[in-house]
Amino acid sequence: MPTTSFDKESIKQSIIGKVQRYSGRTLADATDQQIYQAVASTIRDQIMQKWVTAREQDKTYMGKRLYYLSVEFLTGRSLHCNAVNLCSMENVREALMDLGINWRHVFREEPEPGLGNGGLGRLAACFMDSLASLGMPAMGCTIRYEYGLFRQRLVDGQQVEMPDNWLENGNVWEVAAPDDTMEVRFGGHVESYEIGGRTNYEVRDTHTVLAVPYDMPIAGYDNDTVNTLRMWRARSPREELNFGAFSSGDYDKALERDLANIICKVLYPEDNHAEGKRLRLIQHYFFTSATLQYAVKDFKRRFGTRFNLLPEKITVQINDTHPGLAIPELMRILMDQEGLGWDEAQAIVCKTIAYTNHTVMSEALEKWPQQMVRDQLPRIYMILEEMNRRLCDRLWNAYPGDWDRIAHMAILAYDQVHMANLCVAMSYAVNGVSKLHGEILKNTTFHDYYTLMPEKFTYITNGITHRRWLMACNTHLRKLITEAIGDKWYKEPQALEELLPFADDKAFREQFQKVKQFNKHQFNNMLFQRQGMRVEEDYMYDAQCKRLHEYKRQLLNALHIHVLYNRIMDNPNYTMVPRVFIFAAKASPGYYKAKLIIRYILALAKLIEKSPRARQMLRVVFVENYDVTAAEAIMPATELSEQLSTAGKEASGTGNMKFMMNGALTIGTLDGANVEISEQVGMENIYIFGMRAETAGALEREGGYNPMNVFEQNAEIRRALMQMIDGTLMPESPTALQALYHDLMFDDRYFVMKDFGSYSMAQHRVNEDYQNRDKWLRMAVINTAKSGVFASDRTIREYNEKIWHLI
Ligand code: 26V
Repeated sequence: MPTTSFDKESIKQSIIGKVQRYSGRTLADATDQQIYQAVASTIRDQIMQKWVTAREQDKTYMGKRLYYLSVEFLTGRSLHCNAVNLCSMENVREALMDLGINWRHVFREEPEPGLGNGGLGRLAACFMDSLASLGMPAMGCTIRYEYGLFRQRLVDGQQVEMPDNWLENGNVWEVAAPDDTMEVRFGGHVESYEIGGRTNYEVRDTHTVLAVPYDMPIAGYDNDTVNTLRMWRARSPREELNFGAFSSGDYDKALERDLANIICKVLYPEDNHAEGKRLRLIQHYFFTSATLQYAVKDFKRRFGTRFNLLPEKITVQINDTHPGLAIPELMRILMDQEGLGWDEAQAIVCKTIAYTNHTVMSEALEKWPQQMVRDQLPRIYMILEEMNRRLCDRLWNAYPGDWDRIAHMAILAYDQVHMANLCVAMSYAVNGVSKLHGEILKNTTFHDYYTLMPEKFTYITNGITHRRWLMACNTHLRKLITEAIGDKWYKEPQALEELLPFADDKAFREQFQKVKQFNKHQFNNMLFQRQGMRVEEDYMYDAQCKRLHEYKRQLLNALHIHVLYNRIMDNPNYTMVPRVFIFAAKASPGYYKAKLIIRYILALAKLIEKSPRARQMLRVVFVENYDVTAAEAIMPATELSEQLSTAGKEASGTGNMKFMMNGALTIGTLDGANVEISEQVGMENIYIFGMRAETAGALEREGGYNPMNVFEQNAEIRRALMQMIDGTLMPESPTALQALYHDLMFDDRYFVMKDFGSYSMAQHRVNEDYQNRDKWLRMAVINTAKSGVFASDRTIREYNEKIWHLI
């Protein structure tokens, strides 16, 4: 066993002592929350020992460091995974058992930090785990939001949003680092002055905000690495002085404090939709500027002012364009604070910053009104202007006279700042997140740039940490696998492939099935605890869990369930394998259609509940408030994973990988990483349906198709669509779903109707195959066995080889 773990007895003593000291109680009197605090801080003590050593070593480290900037890190709870990474989980469990405490009850007291919307934020969290586990020196940098993503409740068949006050009981895992406080400035005006023939710039009359870091340790698995997730919190520089500024009439000072109080208040809940909101721009600049100032300060501590070394010693990965202001900010620091000239500074910046794109949805590509950037960040705006001027000169040489193309590629055009163009033009690497997505970036989204600078472009397929998404969340499967092939796969997840021969081993398959059954039971426990509901445990579990978005096509799934319902109700002889359809999804509060889709699903669930006959074959559950914790219960219990995005739209998907790793089969389009999943498992072990990306892309460019043909030719669809608006689904508000009906009939831009037939046929195959238990389980085992390449350890190694060159 590993060297790092506390033994069971020390853990017990620590818990008893801490409950006494922190809460003044005996264990018997302590609440679960108090016990949680004691257990968590016991594990934290263990991490701290390592963290201290790691930081000591850091001081003399002369190698390269990664700064991973992301506006979101969706970490999920820490206790369980930290215990796993410290190889203490068994000891903790046994210690708690000895003390007569149910570990599950204690662990669920931990609030989940909801500091992300979905895939992009969760990916950042998986990367932190892999970086530490592979011993790579990295710091994650983000905003310490006071309120995370809203908590979702379902009331009267609709989504209702509630604030997520995740810091209510404090955060055991963070430590403030006030020594590294930075100043971030907003507004003001730029003044220039000449010194020794050089023009210098200074911004006057700014609003200053302090950025105070709160650090969260990220412990690697069974090693000595402890990296840091640095969350910046805004404070007013004049907290006390400013008191009562309003009443004294000093409004500028009051504004300064207000700004500080509001910057980190809340995470914006939009996913795949960019809105040019001023506060968001301020948030992005706030954490980006603080991070780069800190990075340069740390660089100078190590290497003085030898800035030519910077690209060798620092690499900055920007997770989508949100931290893209890192580019002009690093220019500003190097020129205005360190005295470098433009050419020198730009040469350094362009070798230091790398950009990952996460979406090709045009509404998600970030653009800021030029005036807004000029007002809030005048010096940054000046730098962008000069950068744009030089870029356009270069583009003019490459494409003389081709104004349309140049405008399309420019940083500043049509009164907007185009963040993606800034990032592509000025970074040393641009990557997509799956093979298909990488191709689309080259051939479509950034085609003009690809032609000009093809060497920058690459793709690195996403991954998930198998420590959280298999070892921690599916303990029984971890044990079963380890009994079969040993524990090499903990550190080398691709060794999961050694499981392949066991797909043909009947006894193993039966064990695999038993684990699934147990997980279905655990899922029900969670469902009951969260929303007082249980579902049959002998039905097939089919799940679609992801943000609600039209392109992800939860509507396709719902429409198919609706059709099944009609078949059952119309034909007394109709039978199918009984299924529980699990949905879990949050919709952006302002996304009307997404919210309507939730209403449709909930209305369907209700309709089915009313019919005893339908319930014998169908159940629909909508898991409230989908978060990492819910995912950790859903993934292990699922048998069929729904990955239905319109081909070409889902950059990668990572939920698809989590389901697969836990032995679910996929029904999906050839989109994002589904393509690679199908290559891994082979077409005979996956249910692929629907239009290919090329076809869908071409059809979209042609302006779409006429869904009326499908409506006219398919009586089942016709019937379901009519029921959407005739009161069958929502007797109390029969017209509520009108907009969904309308779009399916007249504006089906995500090709739901077009792919329905093919989807329905694939579902038919699923239904047949599931009845052949041996066949199904064999496929399931193959899926787990082939999931090793989707571990984020592989992804991070690839980033390191292709882009970062850290170790
Ligand atoms: C975009 C935007 C647009 C502007 C403002 C706010 C905001 C917030 C989040 C996003 C992210 C959209 C991009 C995103 O989450 N992409 C997802 O990234 C996953 C990780 O690479 C990938 O698996 C998913 O396919 C992709 O949708």
